[in-house]
Amino acid sequence: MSPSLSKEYFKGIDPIKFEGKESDNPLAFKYYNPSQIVCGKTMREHFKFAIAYWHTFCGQGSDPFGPGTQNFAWDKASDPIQAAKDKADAAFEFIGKMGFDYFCFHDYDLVQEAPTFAESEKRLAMIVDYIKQKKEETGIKLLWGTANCFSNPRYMNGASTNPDFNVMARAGGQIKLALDATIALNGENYVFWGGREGYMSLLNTDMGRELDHMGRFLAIARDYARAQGFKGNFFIEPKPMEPMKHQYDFDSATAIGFLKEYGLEKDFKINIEVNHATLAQHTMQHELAVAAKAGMLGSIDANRGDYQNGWDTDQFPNNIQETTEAMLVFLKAGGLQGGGVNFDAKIRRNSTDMDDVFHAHIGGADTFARALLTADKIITSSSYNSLRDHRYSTFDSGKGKDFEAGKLDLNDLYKIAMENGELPLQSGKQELFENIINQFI
Ligand code: XLS
Ligand code: NI
Ligand code: NI
Repeated sequence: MSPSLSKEYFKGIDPIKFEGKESDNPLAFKYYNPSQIVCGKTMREHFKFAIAYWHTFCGQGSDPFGPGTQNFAWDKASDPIQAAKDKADAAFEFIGKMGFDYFCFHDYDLVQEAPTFAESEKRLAMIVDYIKQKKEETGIKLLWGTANCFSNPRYMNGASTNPDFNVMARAGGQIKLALDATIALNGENYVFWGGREGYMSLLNTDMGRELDHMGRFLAIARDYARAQGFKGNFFIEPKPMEPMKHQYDFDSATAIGFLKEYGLEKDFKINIEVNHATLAQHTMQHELAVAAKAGMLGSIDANRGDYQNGWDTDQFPNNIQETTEAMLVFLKAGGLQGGGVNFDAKIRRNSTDMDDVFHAHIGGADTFARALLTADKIITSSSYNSLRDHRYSTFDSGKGKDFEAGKLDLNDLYKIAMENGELPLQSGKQELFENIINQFI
């Protein structure tokens, strides 16, 4: 069946349009206006919203206590290739109706892994051809690809950090194919999320050796992709725990240190996920700021956790205040380097109507759009920037400036301290800063 003749899965739902905040239409954007220019770029360019294939077209709401509830109409064919094509049809229909430009995938989201590696390679090649056609027809693009090197039991002790060389080699083979698929689909980036790269117990783990293996593994993966002509970014997606007790890519700071230690910092940047930040006991804005400081703010996986239980619940973003604070960092950093905003989020298990997944993505996009508009206003028409700059103004001239220029030593500071005597307190004005954020929301 040619893609253009494919059946309609989301019947009765028209393409989602921007109608503005006065609209009562639940199936319309209230704030996300793709063509609206904010701070020199359209919203569409700022965000590059992407759909996560795994949550939206594969995960049907199963949890450790029960099976899925969502019963996808495209998940009926017994032939894996037909099932994969049906899923691709549904995916491209959905992304098109949302008006988004991008998707992201793991290799075996696209098509079910086969009993043998050789057969898996064939299946991937077939579905990649099919998706290539769908991309051409629709103009929808691939933000990033990745490999699922964590679900199959063979990876229970890790992939590139597995103590068994042969399992590590298998992960290498799989990632070669995932890179090939990403390149064939013109992927703009490639993601490494640490999956099971970490440990359950340090007692049976040689951490130093595992980290060296991971460093070497990422280097040869990069070298392979570059040799195939891949020009995009590689991203590390930090997460502190889950599935392992301790994940090696704990947070942005850890991942950046790792990349620098293994000489990977030129090709790799960071993909920051909100719920992973909160699992690491950080805010999202903290993680963004750490990556931006290193010049490595690559991409965002948008979602949110649950404040009461702290789990990786991957709920859709809806917290305007937090997202506004994140957008302040985002705008200050000049946006993302190569990446976009991927909704790595799933609807709840009891959200079982066909329109629920539309409401979820509409809400997520509107949250980011509203936060971007607010952050832009805060920067351009409040005292926020000048208040913050003022706190550092003693470094703008005189001895403070000399210090920043590397002209002072510790003896100089000693002399200045002696001359100054006791100093007046300088307020941090946190409550005023907080009020400014709320005023513009
Ligand atoms: C899991 C991760 C995963 C990555 C891609 O927690 O968020 O979905 O984004 O492997
Ligand atoms: Ni996650
Ligand atoms: Ni993610």
